[in-house]
Amino acid sequence: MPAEFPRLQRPSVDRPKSGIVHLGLGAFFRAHGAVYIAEAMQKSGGDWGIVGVSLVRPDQRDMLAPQGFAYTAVELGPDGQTARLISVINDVLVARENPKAVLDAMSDPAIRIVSLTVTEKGYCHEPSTGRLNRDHPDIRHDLENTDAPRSAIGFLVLALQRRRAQGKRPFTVLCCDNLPENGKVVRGVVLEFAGLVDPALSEWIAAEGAFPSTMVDRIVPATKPADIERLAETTGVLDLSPVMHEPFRQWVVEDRFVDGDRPDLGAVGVQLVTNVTPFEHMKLRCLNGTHSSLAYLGYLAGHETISDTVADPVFAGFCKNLWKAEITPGLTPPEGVDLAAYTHALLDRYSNPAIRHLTWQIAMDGSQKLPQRILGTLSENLAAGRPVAGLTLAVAAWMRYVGGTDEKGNPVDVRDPLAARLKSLSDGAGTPATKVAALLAVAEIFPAALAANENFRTRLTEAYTGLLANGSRKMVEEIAA
Ligand code: CS2
Repeated sequence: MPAEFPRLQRPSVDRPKSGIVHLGLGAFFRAHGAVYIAEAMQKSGGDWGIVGVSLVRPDQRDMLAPQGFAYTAVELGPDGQTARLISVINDVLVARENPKAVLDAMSDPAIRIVSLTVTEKGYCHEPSTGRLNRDHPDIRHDLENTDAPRSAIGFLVLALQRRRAQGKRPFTVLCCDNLPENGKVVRGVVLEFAGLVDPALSEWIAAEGAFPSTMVDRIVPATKPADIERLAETTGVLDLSPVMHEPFRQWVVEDRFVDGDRPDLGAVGVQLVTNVTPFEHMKLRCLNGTHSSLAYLGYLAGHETISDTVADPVFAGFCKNLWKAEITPGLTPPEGVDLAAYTHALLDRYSNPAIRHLTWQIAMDGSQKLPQRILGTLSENLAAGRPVAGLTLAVAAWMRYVGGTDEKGNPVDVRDPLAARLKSLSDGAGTPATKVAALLAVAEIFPAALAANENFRTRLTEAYTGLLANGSRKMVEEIAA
């Protein structure tokens, strides 16, 4: 680490009072929601400072505390970088160390919004059905330890329970994860959990609470040590926890907050709408769907980043074909949006060489991502008789990837809550057909109708066999052509 530089310090201006608790303080929220909220306060005022919560690890708190919780947001454009100081976070709590402090913060009536970026798996739901996974170890734990929860869902319900008992208003739950109808998903699991604690609590939350759905978009690769060094050399100040992001950003929010109380997001470009669904579908399927497809196929072909992957014209052609033939034909775009222009801009964003977004990073947690990114489109295309070859190949690449060995025979570091089970299913089956069948039978991932579709199974087995025989690039080339 470049120790010769002085540490970043928070400027000594008045701190805004806190109005938001954010669960899951990762790079994405600090480069997206936190920036919008900081801008909204600069523009229109309001007490919307943020108390960040890390659910498990103390790293963020430990890096941010000596900097007064300020950090640099670095915009990486194709032609250079611009750095901006963000000082909207007032404190960072670590839930695993002190769950009571988190419940206390969430019960404070000054807190009117609890926002979340806890990743797909953080909702403790079954991705294929959206229902709460009552067997999830954290959910079982939280139902028995109501003073010291572990899961985001446990914190939400138990804090809402305290607020109700103390005669306070509920907070708005603002989900900022890449799930379709994310507000509905979190509302569903919260109500289900609350019903197990106390049915009257569940009714109160259903009647008084608010769970607006949102669509969030900005590409934010994990910060690497080289980013920290480069930034210190350009600014002369050491920030141990900067965030790196692309120029593009979009936030579409369903305008439904408890008592209408929220930062003036509309003043800083957030789209406040009555129905987020068309935006979510477009973004999850066009962006995240191709991101995951490129991640598995690109990783297998030896590409380290998304920009490296699409720099190969075969992969760029494959991606364009996915949008044109498989993804956009079934989409109803939001009013006034041209899908061809939207996807064209996406390819430019992927090509930005300054963004080193690892295929390995995007490949993480595939079991939680495939349903909303890829399998929905696949199921609809199969039913409508539309093409499915590219997305089927992407699913086959995921199956190859979770088998744990790449095309050169090297082990793959598969990060997924189901990793061990997926690997043993894959190892336990002898032929490509039985491997595909075993993985298709994982009901948390594959909806029953899709798993039972003979046509799909046959095509998937062919794609998987093709990947083993010819490698990813060759298979991609066939579809790109
Ligand atoms: C990516 C997303 O890591 C991933 O799975 O697909 O984080 C993606 O970069 C964002 O959703 C872009 O808004």
